Order: sequence, then structure tokens, then C-alpha cells
Amino acid sequence: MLTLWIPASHPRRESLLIREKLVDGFKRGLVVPEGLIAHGRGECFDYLIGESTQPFAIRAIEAAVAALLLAKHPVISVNGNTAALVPRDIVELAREVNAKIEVNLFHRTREREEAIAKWLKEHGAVEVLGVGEDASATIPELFSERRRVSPRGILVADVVLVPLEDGDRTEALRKMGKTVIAIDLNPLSRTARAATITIVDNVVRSLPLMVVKAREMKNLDKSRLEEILRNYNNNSTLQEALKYMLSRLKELSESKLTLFWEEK
Ligand code: PTJ
Repeated sequence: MLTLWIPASHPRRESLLIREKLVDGFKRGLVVPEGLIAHGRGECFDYLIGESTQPFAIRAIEAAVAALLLAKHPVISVNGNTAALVPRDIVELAREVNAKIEVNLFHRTREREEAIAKWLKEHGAVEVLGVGEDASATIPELFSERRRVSPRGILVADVVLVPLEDGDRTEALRKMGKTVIAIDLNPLSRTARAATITIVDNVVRSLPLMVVKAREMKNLDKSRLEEILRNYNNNSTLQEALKYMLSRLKELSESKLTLFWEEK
């Protein structure tokens, strides 16, 4: 339950509410302290893109949804932050694209795996992989706890969605021949650069949008979905994200920034 009361008129209300969700997730044992630090880094990049979903992210979302709809074994990988921020959207997206949901943690403990699985089930998930003995398979060349995966999930997946990730696993999954979709506000992170498709946007906006797009795109022909995927270029997406940040900063640096009229 969120405990902080924020007036409806507060100019930073949305942002404060997102923070509160993470703090609440931390108290529930879903989020690790490192997750709170990661969120702060994300917030900074969100400022730079104007805290709104930009066209380069929408194009990446469409390509990502096309990849998920075309996949034979799509999997949504869930960590603490994602579970705390968008539990219902994870479940809905999995339903729309027929994907499995798997818990995969960098700071893995049995208690967290179970708490996250329980939380997702409370939000409608029927099955959550990657808990306890189910995470019995290993991703080669990966030494973090993220190497432990389900033989029915990430191990056999052809497409894996990894919201808020650290770079090593993305690279390892790519080396295994999988399509990796990352959601990362930092276009310069190793994850963003190693993924097949990178959605440079806040997970709180992009996952709900993926659900909407999945509902729309489900009815498209396979050939149209393949075309969307073929026309997508991740290097261009990352370049566009950086160019957007640059132009926004340039514009802001040439405008009046002080809030009071008497300040020059
Ligand atoms: O729950 P666990 O144990 O699996 O741990 C999860 C964290 C997030 C702690 C772990 O994956 C981690 O340490 O990640 P990093 O290396 O800090 O990377 C997180 C990335 O996500 C950074 O590039 C942030 O900019 C980005 N990020 C943070 N919040 C958001 C975000 N991207 C999209 N939406 C956000 N809300």
C-alpha cells in the first residue's frame, strides 16, 4: 500500500508516485536497494527525453510487439523493479502475445523469487517460471545469478523481453541466438547497445503501450509483422534517442529557465 500522500496539484506528482511504488516494492521484499539506485539513474535520463514516449520509442515498441507476436517461445523476464512498477501490464502483455513470465534476478534469493511470483499471481498471472528448482538450467558464459533460468522459459525462448537489465545477460542471450528486447532509459547502457530492439523509454509508459499495440497488431498478417521487423534498425533508434536528448538540451539551454520574473 502506498503511504505517501501527494496533492493532486503537485507538479512532480507522477514522478513521486512512481518512486513510492518502488519504495513500497522495497518494503514488500520485491525490490533491492540497488534497484532504487537504478531508478534514480533512469529518472535522470527520463528528464532528458521530456518524461514522455518519443517517436523512436514508439517505432521500437512496434518492432518489439511484432517480434513477440511472431515468436514461437516468447518470454517476459521479470526483475524486482519491473514487478513493483508494472505487475498488471506484464500479465496483460504476456496474455496478448502468448508469452511465458519468468522471474530472473541479479540479486537472487529464494525469498525474492517467491515474493515476486506471488505478487505477479495476485495481479493475474497463472504461471510464473524461474522460481526455486525451476531455474535449473544455465546460460553459458554468464557468471551472475542471472545465469539461472527455467528450461521451459528463457532457455528455450526465441524472443526475450528484458525490461531494466544489466548488460551481461543481454550479450549472453544474443550469443545464444535469441532476439532480445530491452527497455532502458539509458541509450548508452551496455544492455541498450547489445539488445536486438531497445525501447528507450520508461517502463511505466512503454509496457502499457506494448499491451495496446499488441491488441492492435494481433490482427495483422504475418508478412506485415515480418516487414515491420525487417525495417527496424536498432542503431538508428539509439542515435535518434541521443540526437533527441541533444536537441532538447540545446533548446532548453537557449530558453529562460528561472521560474521568477525578476531573475535574469
Ligand atoms: O531485481 P534484480 O535483483 O534483478 O535487480 C534489478 C536491478 C535494476 C537492480 C539490476 O538489474 C541493475 O543493477 O540494473 P542496472 O545495471 O542498474 O541497470 C538498470 C538500467 O535501467 C539503467 O540503465 C537505468 O537507466 C534503467 N532504468 C531505471 N529505471 C528505469 C529504467 N529504464 C526504464 N524504465 C525505468 N523505470
